[in-house]
Amino acid sequence: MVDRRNRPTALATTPGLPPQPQVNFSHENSRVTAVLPAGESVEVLLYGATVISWKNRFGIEKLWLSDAAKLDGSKAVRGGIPLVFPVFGTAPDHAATSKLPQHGFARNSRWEFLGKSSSESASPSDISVKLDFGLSSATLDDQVKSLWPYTFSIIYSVTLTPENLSTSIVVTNDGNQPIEFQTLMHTYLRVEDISKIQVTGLEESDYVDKVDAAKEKKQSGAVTIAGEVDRVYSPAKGPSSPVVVTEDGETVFSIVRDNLKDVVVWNPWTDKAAGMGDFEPKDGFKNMICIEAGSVKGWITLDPSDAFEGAQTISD
Ligand code: TA6
Repeated sequence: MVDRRNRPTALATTPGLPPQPQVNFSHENSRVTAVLPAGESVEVLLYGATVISWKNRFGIEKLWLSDAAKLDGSKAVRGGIPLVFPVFGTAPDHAATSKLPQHGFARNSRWEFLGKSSSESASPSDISVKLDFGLSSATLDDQVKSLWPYTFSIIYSVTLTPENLSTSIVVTNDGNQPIEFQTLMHTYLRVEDISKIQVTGLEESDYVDKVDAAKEKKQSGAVTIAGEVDRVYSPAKGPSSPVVVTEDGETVFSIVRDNLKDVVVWNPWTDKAAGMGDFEPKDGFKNMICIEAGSVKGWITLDPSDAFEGAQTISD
């Protein structure tokens, strides 16, 4: 918990230095916002370390956030970039995580703000800022700890540059027994019109179709959305090969990954949107697509003292 004594102030401006990123807390220290000199911004809720806003220098919002999203810590945020850990979905057959809620506990835990760092650059176009957040077995809610009694620490970093937004996770096993986990960045991208969207970069990739009895299929051509889509892809190309979202043929997002081998594509469409109380407006599915970088097929095994690192970079 960042108390007022240690509350970071806005980065001081030193005479002669070009304008620096501004980092400020708000909403009773429950949110931290970083703004670059040219105007790009990112806002993170300490609850879940959930990115709830990413705007370009013109103030255009790049992420979709439900009008009914709970931002008071009462439940996981519907929109932005919720963090999935240590389980994707639910895993009733996996003893270690079978008692955990859907998508695990990271997205509905209170994280600590660990600090900020910015690039040392004279050129405004090179200025970036990194915000670090922490969650560990020492800070985890006791009730959750009783369901998942492992000794661990996570550093989750959000990095904003004039060109992109990156999120990265480092999980360390601080205990004396192996930890099995899954992790995913559940990114809700904002689009103008889902009917004009194509997702490329997943051609010839195997995927599990969760809206067709979890059948194993292979992607042919671009992904288009004309109904509920819920697919777990194993991209045929490597993580550094971008998954690209185009709208009317124009690239609107490009996502590359580091050590996150899977990509989930999700759009709830009409019925699922209607069934989620915190999904508003109900036709909001027309303005969002989830492209989720993760490692969710099978389990990552972390031996004592080992660390896992995974990251995504979203360019707009
Ligand atoms: O990532 C897709 C998915 O697993 C869908 O199956 C759907 O459940 C979505 O996540 C949202 O899950 P949530 O627990 O946030 O309602």
